[in-house]
Amino acid sequence: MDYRQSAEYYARYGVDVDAAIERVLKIPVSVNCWQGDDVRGFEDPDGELTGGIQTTGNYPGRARTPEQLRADFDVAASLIPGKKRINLHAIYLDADGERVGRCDILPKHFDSWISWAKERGLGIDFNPTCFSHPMSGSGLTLSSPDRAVREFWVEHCRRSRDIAEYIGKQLGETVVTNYWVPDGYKDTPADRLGARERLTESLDEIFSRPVDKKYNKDAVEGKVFGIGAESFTVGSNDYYLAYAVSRGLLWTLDAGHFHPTEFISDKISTALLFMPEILLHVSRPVRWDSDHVVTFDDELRAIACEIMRADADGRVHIGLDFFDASINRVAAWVIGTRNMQKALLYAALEPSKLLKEYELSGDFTSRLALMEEIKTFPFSTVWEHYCEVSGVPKDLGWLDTVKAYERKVVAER
Ligand code: RNT
Ligand code: ZN
Repeated sequence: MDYRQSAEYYARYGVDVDAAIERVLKIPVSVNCWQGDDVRGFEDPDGELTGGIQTTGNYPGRARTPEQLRADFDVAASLIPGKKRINLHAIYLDADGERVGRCDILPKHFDSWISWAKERGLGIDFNPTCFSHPMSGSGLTLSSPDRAVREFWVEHCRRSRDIAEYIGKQLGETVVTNYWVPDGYKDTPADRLGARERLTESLDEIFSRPVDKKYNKDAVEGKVFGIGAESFTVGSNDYYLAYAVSRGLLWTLDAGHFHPTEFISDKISTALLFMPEILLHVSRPVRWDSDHVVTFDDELRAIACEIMRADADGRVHIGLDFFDASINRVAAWVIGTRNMQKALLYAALEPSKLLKEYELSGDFTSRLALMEEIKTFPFSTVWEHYCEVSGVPKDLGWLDTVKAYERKVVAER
C-alpha cells in the first residue's frame, strides 16, 4: 500500500492523514542531552554520578566536551523527524575548561549552547543539577537539616532559573526548567514532616524571585525511590502534585517514577484538569527506574494517545529521560526520539472521534474491536512519509550514518 492508499484507508475511519502529519510536525520533543555522556557533564567529565540514579555500561567514546556532545547531537538530530529541543543540565556548562562551581554558574556559560541552538532552530530546556557533588553527599540537598547545605542548593537553583530566563530571552521562546532533587533516606525516617517542611521552605525561596513566564516556566519532579534512598523520598509524587498546584507550577511526570503497576498515561488527564501545563519525562523503567531507551511499547503509545485525545499538544511539554551507556549513545538518542515521534504520529492517526462515540453510546464491543484493528492499520507507510517530509531516513538506513560516524569520530576518542 502506498501513502495515498493508506490515507484513503484511514479516511474510512474519519482520520485525515495529512492533517495528522501537520499536527505532529508542530509538537516539539525535548531531547535529553545527558544520554550523550552518561549524565557526566563538563564540570568534571570523570566525576561520579550520584543521587540514586545510575548509568550502566561502558560503551566507548562518550562525549567529554561541549563540542563533542554537540557534534554527536547533530548527527542524531539529522536522523530524527519532527521538531526538536535540547534539554540541558547545569553541569553541561561551557566554561572554556575553567572550573566553575555550582553557585558560580552564570548565563555566559551557556552562550555557546545558545548560538548553536539558534543556528539550528532548536529550543532549549534547563535543569539545575542537585547531585554528583560533595554538597549532596549526605543524600540531602534542599531538605537538608544543615542550613549551609540548603542555602547552597537554593543558590544553585536560583542561578539556574536566572540562566533559563536568560536563555529564553536570547532565543525568544520559553524554556522549561525542571527541578529534581535526590533527597531521601535509606532507612525509615523519624521525621517525614520536618524534611518536607524544609523542602517547601527552600523551594519557596527559589521561586520567590519573579520571573517572566514568557521566557521561563518552572516544573517540579517527584519520584518513589532512588538507590540509597529506598525508604523515603522527601519530594514524593503526591508532594509535588500538591506543591505544583498550590504554587502555579508545572508538575513533571516521569514514566519511571511511580510504582510498577502505575502508568503516567493514566495521570495526564487528571493533571490537565487541575493545572494549565505539565512536563513529561518519557522514560522506560525495567523493573526499577532504570531509564532504558524509550521503545515503541504500549505505554509510550498510551502516553501519546492521551495527549492527542485531550487536544493537549500545547499544554503537555514532552521531555525524554533515558540514559544507556551499554550501546552506541548516538543510536540511543535516535531510537528513543524516533520512537517518541512515532508514537505521536500513531496517536494522531487514531480514529478517536469514532472510539469516543462508541464509548458514549455504551457500545464497548465496537470500541474494543476497533482498538484492536487499529494495531494493524497501514501505519508504516504514513511513518515513512512523515520521515520523508522531515528530510530524514525513513528506514533503518539511519543506522549506517551512525555506524560511519562511530568509525570516523567516536571510536577515535
Ligand atoms: C531522576 C530524574 C531526573 C534525572 C535527570 C538527569 O530520577 O528522573 O529527571 O533523570 O534530571
Ligand atoms: Zn526524570
